[in-house]
Amino acid sequence: MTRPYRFYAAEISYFSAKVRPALRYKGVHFLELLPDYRNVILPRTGLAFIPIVITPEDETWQDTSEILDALERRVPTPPLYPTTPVQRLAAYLIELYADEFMLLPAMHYRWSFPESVAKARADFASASEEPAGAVRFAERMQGTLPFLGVTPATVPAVEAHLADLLAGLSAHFAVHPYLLGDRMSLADCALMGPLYAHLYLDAVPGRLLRETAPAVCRWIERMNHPDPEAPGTWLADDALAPTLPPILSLIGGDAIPLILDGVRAFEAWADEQPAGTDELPRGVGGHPTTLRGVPVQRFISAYTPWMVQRPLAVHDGLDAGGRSAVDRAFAGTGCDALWAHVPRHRVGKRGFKLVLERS
Ligand SMILES: N[C@@H](CCC(=O)N[C@@H](CS)C(=O)NCC(=O)O)C(=O)O
Repeated sequence: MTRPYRFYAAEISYFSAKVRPALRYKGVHFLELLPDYRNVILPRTGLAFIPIVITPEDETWQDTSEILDALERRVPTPPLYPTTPVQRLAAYLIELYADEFMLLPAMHYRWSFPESVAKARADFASASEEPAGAVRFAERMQGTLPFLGVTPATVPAVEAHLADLLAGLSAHFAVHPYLLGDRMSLADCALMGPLYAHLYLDAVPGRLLRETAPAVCRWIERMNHPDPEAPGTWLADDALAPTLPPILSLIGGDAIPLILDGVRAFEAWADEQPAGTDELPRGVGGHPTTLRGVPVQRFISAYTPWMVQRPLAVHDGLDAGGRSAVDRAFAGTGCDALWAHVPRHRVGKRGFKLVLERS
């Protein structure tokens, strides 16, 4: 028997929830282990992030986008990445939205309500060999709310966004088991981060989901228990279900403007950096944006531009036919503002660290 993949993860970790369904769906032999920062994660990556994957050949994979890319290359069947233009771009767009924007409702519903906070702290402590350290970590996470843009002024917009998303997903999952049809994709995996690890498992939003969005709860359970041999395909002819454009409009209306404001602020910062700056800190200051007309002040993430490059690379790789199919499919959703954006700077990686790549 081959050695198993080793998946260092946690049940209530956002990004662990993105990778777990993929490992199960691909049918790979893996062990899920509690995070060992001191002996495994820090020495191998230099970062205190979960999840990481160690392959049977002892390679280390870090960053869920790169983990899923690498897994797809190693184990192409069953596939998670559509190869047709519209569905492929939709999958990368939803990944960007899930990873970057959905942090707002996910972090709000975990850290703004005493009942959620108490459960999350206890969950962190149970999964850690150092309960006191886990509580300090929980306090640090709670402290990030204002930097993400979650404040008393923005909470109504954040909650309204989630209510609209749950309504859109409920309508979609009433007809289709997964976002792109009858099989899961990168898009479903990414949405599991906020929807399973935070909103389904946390105390206050867990009730909200069970009371208002049972079809979303069933999708969560389906995602966590996939059958690699189940038949099923994405919709034929690169189609999107008629229930998907309302969700894309929610992404294009609320998330893309906020994400692009962050990217522009990063670029303005990068313009001013002296030659020789390359390794990037996590945050490079603050910037103003809006959510549903409400002013928001957020930290400028150096990671967001790296994530934005992924759907942009898919769009750049399309031929003329692919572009016109994409134009038709996303017309009126607001998502096209993303691929209209031409970055002035590239963010790359050296090892696991983000670097500013000078052209
Ligand atoms: N972009 C990374 C993000 C990983 C991440 O933020 N993981 C969280 C847990 S879900 C974490 O370890 N956070 C620690 C911290 O923010 O210091 C990925 O996709 O893997």
